[in-house]
Amino acid sequence: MNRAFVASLVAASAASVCLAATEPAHAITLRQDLWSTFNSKVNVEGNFLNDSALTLLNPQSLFWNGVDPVDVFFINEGASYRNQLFYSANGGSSTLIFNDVSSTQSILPEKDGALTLGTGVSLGSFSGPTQLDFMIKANGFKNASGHIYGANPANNPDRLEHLLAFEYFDTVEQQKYVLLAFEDLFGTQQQGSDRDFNDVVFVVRGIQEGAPSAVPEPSVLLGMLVVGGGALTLRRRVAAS
Ligand SMILES: [Ca+2]
Ligand SMILES: [Ca+2]
Repeated sequence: MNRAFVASLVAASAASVCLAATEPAHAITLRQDLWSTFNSKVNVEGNFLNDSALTLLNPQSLFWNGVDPVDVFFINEGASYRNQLFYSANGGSSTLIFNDVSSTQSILPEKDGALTLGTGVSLGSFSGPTQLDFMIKANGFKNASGHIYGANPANNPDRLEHLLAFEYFDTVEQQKYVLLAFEDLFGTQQQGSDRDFNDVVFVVRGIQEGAPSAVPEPSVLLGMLVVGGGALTLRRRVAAS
């Protein structure tokens, strides 16, 4: 092989590595009208997220529904912090979902914001009954030792609630969504927090409050996916429009 050819091969592989690093593995997009519905709940900075049209859920009892892939979509953020979002399954190690919850289009935009409103990633399916926890590292993109806030107040550094969960039923696709909203500031309002719970806002499809009554074994699930593949593809197409 001559040197020029080797150099072009190296350049080509570097380009593909670069592409892989910037393109999320399973980038997905929420239906525009659904994003607008969720966004309308959180579009004023400093307003506590509260809506009687949504059912409040216990964020410490969120489970994979046993059927659908778990899809996470970014809705908005009103934070000057550059927060990171993680999840863990059945109390296991935490896995990064969004490395930098910021956007050029969000309530408090950043010129170099990383995310597009309404887009997300699929976490895929799990095996057997699976409890899912979501947590943020406050300003974790900038500060590796930022506070971690999760669903259980007893484990938070200020012992306060930092995550609200609401259920929403989409009548178009007959699908449940869970809207999750984090507060990223330490302490009470007296201690300087605004407690507005709009600092990392996202929705998750494929989860529910409480464990499903029966979760199919992986082999049964595989058969269901093969049989239901057509419907799944159609739903994906609608979701992406
Ligand atoms: Ca805020
Ligand atoms: Ca806040």
